[in-house]
Amino acid sequence: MGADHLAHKELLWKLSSTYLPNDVGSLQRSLVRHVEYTLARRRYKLDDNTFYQATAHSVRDRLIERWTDTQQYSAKVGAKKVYYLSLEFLIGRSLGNAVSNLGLRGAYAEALRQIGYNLEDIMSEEKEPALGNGGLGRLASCFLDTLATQNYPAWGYGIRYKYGMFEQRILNGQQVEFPDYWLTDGNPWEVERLDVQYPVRLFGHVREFKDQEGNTRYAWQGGEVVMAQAYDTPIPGYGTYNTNNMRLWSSKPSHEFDLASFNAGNYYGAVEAKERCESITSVLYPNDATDEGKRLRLKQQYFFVSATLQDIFRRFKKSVGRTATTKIQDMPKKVAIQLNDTHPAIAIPELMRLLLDVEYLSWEEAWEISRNVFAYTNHTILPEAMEKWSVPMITELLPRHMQIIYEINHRFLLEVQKLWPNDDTRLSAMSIIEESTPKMVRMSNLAVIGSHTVNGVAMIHTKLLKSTLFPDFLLMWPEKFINVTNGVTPRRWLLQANPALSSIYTGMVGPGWVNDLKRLEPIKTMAQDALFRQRWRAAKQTNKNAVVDWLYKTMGIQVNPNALFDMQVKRIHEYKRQLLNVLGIVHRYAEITQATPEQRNQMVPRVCIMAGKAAPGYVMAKNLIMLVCAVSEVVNADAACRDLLKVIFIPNFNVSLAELLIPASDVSQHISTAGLEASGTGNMKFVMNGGLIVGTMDGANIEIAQAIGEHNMFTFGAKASEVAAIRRTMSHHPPKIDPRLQRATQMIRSGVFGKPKDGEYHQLLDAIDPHKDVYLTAQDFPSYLRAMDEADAQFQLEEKWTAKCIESACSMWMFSSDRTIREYAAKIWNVEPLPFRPPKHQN
Ligand code: GPV
Repeated sequence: MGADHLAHKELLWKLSSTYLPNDVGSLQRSLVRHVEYTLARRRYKLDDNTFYQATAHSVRDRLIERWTDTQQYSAKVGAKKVYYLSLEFLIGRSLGNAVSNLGLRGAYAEALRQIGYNLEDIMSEEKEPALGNGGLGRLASCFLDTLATQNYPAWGYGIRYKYGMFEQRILNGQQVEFPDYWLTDGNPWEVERLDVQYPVRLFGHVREFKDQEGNTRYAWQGGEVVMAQAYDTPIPGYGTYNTNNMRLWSSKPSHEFDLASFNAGNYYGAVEAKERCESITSVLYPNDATDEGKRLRLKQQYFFVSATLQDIFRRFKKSVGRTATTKIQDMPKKVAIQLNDTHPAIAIPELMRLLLDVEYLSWEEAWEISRNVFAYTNHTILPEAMEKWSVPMITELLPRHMQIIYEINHRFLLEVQKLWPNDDTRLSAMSIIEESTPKMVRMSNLAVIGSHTVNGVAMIHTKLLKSTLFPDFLLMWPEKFINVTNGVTPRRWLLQANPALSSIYTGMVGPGWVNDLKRLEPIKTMAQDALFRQRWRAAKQTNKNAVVDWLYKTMGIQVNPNALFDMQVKRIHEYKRQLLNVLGIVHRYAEITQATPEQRNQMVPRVCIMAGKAAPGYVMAKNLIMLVCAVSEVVNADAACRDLLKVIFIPNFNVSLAELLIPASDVSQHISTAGLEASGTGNMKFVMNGGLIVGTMDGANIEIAQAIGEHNMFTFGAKASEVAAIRRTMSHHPPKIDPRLQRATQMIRSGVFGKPKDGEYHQLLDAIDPHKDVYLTAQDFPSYLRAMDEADAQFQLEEKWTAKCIESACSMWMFSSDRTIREYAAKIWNVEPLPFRPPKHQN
């Protein structure tokens, strides 16, 4: 190395090694510089959107310095990394999260204020990326926030869909889907890595040959090659320099591909083929917990997995090169891959293919590595959600993977036969291949067999997972199955979403609660303090007023700010039983209209808010939305209800709306048929924000009740252990219908809320006929009403109610994703935090 070279290096280091200054004046100069030079705008007459862009770029500069330093540091140390593979990341808006995690919210607010802008207004200019459906995608994003905050070396990998979750509008009382092209204004939070591209093969054939040692080897050849282009987004931790990476892939045509097709003289055909390449990452499939089995979806999954594994492999091999002692067999010491449900499970045969066909390892060696790298999280036991791909489809699209899956299965079934000779029933239940026509590949069986650990997401869910979904696998590998109860990040769901409550917390215990939620526990005793309860109520009222203003401004609806705010906001699904909620509302409406003025005076005013998207092909879910809208129209127009009852369906529920609504709820509903909601995470967010739950003993509700005390939750309904027996008896001994349910359904059937021409309401109500009430809606109706009445009664006891809210909210530490991630790190990944401290900085 020459002296010149060293001098250059030193100068370069000097030029780049200081962190940007964060005083108000410097932030202002950075904002103006971005307006002028990044956005190429004049300095006067700027709208909020321009200033959003400039602010985002200014914040991004500050993220980037921490991000590159963190990445360089973890590469240097050679630490084990976690890779969270997910087809969905529901990140929500980034600006507020970034300034808050960087500790620069105050400074930016002041910098903007002095030049005539309001940070909150600027923040609401950001278009929310909706690259996920619901709970599963949002969980992935909470995890990324915690991983960075706790200084774990971890990357998220996913797809950069051009069209995210559709935009839901309500037209003529029905859901209509509109494309969500979220990139119209560009995306200042991502960096396109033109130097990070990988070829991904599809179709083609497998060639068999002998290697030098005479072993039979396989090569996958021909077919089409698509390119995967990396886009990186920095994920800042809260109160730390560590900034992790979320790498999303976008598909584009490869040059080889271009030339071949164009040379064939088929111009139109070639252009069409190019379009097909780009279509792979064009749209997020809008099915939540249901499997569509579409070919393009399998292409998406494989495309994503192939690019991701090439990338992980390249990074790992680079680190092997750095230390002479590490070899490919050490991959599990450096790499932990978490599969977010079975959506990325094709990664298992893909890693096997890389180890066998590219690295030339033996099957045994490859399998050992692969199994120690992967772990799988299951998020549902609903049969309609179990991913299955037809053997002919995989054979056509991924011929080599089909071979490998057969080989995995063959070797696995030999083991099963050794354990249980002549047990064909067990053999066919455990097989990766379902012997149907056509044959199907069960991705969940593949994921279980190919992972070292399988986890459920709440205690009851893990229990059911073991007993109903994988009982045979449990016998074979009892230690493989563990529970890791979900959690949510207090940064987005408290600190950002609820400044009013957050400042109370910080005033009481200092700012440390934000990454150590246990510190709120002592505040529980303050539930006995009348003055504190008053401050608590004031914070809740502030949040309710914000919703009141928003409803008036955006929907023109006026609501009573003192009413009980009741919310059910989540994907529309039969098992989540929004129908139970609507039937309860219709019952309440009937009660109000039949009440005397004196009785009305005794009633607790309610604002019932519902929101959520229905999968475009899910008829029952769409019918449900229709019914809610119709009920809302009639009830809200009825003078008898005035201040007593308002019913509102808020269109286009997303992360930003959740941040507005959740802090304002008095009661929220988590009322799935027991045993069917794996965990739920909205339930956690509502309670953390000082709301109470009306809920079934399902998913994480059970653990929440345990943590906050059962007296603080309005529980009802059949228990999971009772559901099967109830279903069995109902066909021959249908239960008597509750007269109040009878009246409510009668009102709906008779046209009080209109008569849609295709009998949509009849379809909904036929499904709760007591003979075949699959989701136990009629069954649970009476106890549901009892729970609702109890909530009404308690709500009137204002002081006692507030005490309940305080006690509950301050008992929620175990539902912080910080606790969740610590468990994953210790029980599954075996990784340690690696805090990065900058060598030199001037703030
Ligand atoms: I599988 N979940 C989801 O949002 N989408 C899916 O495709 C599947 C599961 C949800 C479950 O329904 C929730 O109960 C759970 O809280 C969430 O995943 C996160 O684990």
